[in-house]
Amino acid sequence: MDGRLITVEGIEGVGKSTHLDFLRRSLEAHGITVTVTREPGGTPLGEGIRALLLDHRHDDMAQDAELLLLFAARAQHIARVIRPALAAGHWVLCDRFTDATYAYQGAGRGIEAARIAMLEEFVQGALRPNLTVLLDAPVEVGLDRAGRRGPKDRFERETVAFFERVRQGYLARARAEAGRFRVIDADRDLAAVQAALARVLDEFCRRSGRGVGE
Ligand code: Z5A
Repeated sequence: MDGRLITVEGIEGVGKSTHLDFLRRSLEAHGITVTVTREPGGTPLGEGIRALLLDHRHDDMAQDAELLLLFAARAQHIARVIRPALAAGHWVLCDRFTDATYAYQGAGRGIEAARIAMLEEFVQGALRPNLTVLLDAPVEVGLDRAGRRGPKDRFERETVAFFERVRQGYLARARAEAGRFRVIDADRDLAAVQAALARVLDEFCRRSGRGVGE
């Protein structure tokens, strides 16, 4: 049985972390063994890189340094967690992956997509997500939800205009790769979002021959 890579994306505060456990349980109900992980992070080295990336004291971090740190963490994550889990037949559920790089570093910071694609090819080879769930909500909704937490990290200090570019970057990728993406309106209550997530997962599991009772 071969594994699958499912990624969850969206601007901050849309509910990625909130829904991860629900997604894991839904997959397990289909008899699937799930590895849950996140980016940047997912390994001890990657979590160290994550701390550097989020630390607001590094507010002079050069764009290319940020981009390379993200892909360094991703290289470790793929080698030590994602590929071994997929090889063992697990389904990997990842909170953010390379679409976040296209959205944040590409659309948000203005780095050319072709340069990101070069690193994607170098670090990932042919590895791409099988399914990407994009939780979408207006920027002010996400920022308002996230703003109720503690002190802001380096990304959370960005402007509303930055997050608007990120959101539009995600939506453009979803339009360009409609077969892989499922866009879910996250500007609804938790139960409504989870009902939509359950439908997306059921459909994907059936397509993968893992429908309930199969
Ligand atoms: N980053 C990057 O730039 N490039 C990359 O390639 C990658 C990442 C991989 C850290 O990621 C930063 O890394 C990220 C982009 C950058 N920075 N930003 N922005 P992260 O995923 O760890 O950080 P995050 O997006 O900031 O996570 P987050 O703010 O925790 O967002 P979330 O996981 O989507 O939200 P949540 O924690 O699940 O929910 C936020 C609150 O809203 C919480 O209190 C929930 O209870 C509440 N919530 C959630 N859904 C609802 C609904 N439907 N109704 C009401 N309340 C809700």
